[in-house]
Amino acid sequence: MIASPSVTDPKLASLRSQFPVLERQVHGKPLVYLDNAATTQKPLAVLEALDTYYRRYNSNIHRGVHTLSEEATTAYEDARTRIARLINAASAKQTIFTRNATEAINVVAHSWGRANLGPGDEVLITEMEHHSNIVPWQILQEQLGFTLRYLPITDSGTLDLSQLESLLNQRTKLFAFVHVSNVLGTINPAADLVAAAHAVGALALVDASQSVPHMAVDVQALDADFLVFSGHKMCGPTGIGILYGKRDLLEAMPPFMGGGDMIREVKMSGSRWNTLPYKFEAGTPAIAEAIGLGAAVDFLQEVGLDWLWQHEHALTSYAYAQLSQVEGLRIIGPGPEQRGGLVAFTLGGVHPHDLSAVLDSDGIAIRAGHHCAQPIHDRLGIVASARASFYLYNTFEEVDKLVVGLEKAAQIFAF
Ligand code: 7TS
Repeated sequence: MIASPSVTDPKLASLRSQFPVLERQVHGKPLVYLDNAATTQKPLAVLEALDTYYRRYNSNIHRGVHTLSEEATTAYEDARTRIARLINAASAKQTIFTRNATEAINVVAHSWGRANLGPGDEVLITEMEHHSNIVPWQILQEQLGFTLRYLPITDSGTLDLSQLESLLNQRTKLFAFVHVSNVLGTINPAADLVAAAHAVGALALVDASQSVPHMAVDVQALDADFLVFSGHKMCGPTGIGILYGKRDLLEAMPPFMGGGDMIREVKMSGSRWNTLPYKFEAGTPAIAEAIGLGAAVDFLQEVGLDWLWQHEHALTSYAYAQLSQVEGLRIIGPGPEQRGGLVAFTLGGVHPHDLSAVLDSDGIAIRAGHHCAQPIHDRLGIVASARASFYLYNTFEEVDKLVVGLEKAAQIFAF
C-alpha cells in the first residue's frame, strides 16, 4: 500500500518528469490533469518512439522489400507481440489493430454480428455502457431484427446481478459489458459474467477501455471471447486500439472492411482473404501509432501494473473521502473498494460545465457532461456529472487542489 502519492515521492517525481505536458501552466497555474479516463498524457518514451519512426524509418509495412519497410514492419509486429503479452493472448495473431475501442466493437458487430444475429436472438448489454457499446448494437438491431436487452444497475451503481438469470438465457447470443465503468467507476466481476454467458451458450465481449490501462488483465483467465481497448487511454497515441478475439471465432468471421493488406489473392472473379490478424487490417494501418502503443506498453510494464493499481486506488480512496466532505457534493457510484481510478459527482445545482470552467481557471482539468454514457445519467435521474479521473502521475496534492477548487465553485454559485 502506498501511504501518500505525493510530489515528494521519488518514484512519482521521476515518473512525472517523463511527461513534458505536466510542466505546463494553464491560466498561470500548474496544470492539474484529472481527465485521464478521456485520454492520458504521453511519456517521453512514446513521443520518442513516434519521432524516431518518422525521422528514421518511415515506410509502409508488409509490402516493400527494402530496409526501411522491413524495419517498420518489424517494429509494427513487435508492438503487436508486446500488446498480446500484456493481455496474455495465446497468440499475437489474436490482437488486431483498430483505430480505437469503438472501432473494435464495430468490427465485432458488423462482422460477427451480421453473420450470427437475426430475429429471435438477443444481445445483452448493461445500463452502464459507454455509447460505443450501445449504439453499434442499436444500429445492427434495426437492420437484423434481434432484441437488445439491458442488464439494470442498482441505485448504488453496481450491476443488478439478481436480474442476470432472467436476462441471460438460451436466446442470448452475446453478452457485451464494460469491465470498469467510465462514469460510476464500478469494477464488474468480468470472469463471472463471462462464465454466466458461456453457461447459456452465449459469447462474451469485454469492454476493457478503462481496465487494461489501469490493472493487469488476462484474456485467458477471463475466458473472454472478445476484448477491446484504446491505446490513447494508456499513454499511447490516439488512432490505435485493439480487438482481441478467440482464434476460432476470428477465423470464422468475415472481414469487416475490404482493401489492401487484408487479401491473399484478388481476381476479377473474386478474392481470398489473408490470414489473421491481417484479414481485419485493411489498408495502410496507423503504423507510427501502433509502434507508439508498443512503447507505451513497455513504459507501463516498467512502471509496474501492480504499483499503478495501488497508486490509483490510494488516490481514489483519498479523493472519495475528501470529496464526500464537500457540502452538497454527491458522488455517483459505489465506494472506493469497488471502483477504479475515477470519481464522478454533482455539486448542488451547479451545472458540471460551470464547475469545469471554474476549475479550469485554476489549471485543473476535469471532464463534465454525460461522458458518452447518457443512459447511466438517465437512470440516476441527472442530466450530467463532473468527473475526476486519475493516472500514474497524479498526486494527493492535486486531489487537495480539486477540493479547494470545488469549494470555491460552491461559493461562487452560492447554492
Ligand atoms: N468504453 C469505455 C468504457 C470508455 O470509457 C470509452 C471512452 C470508450 C469505450 C470509447 O473509447 P474510444 O477510444 O473508442 O473513444 N471514454 C471516454 C470518456 O470517459 N471520456 O472520453 C472518452
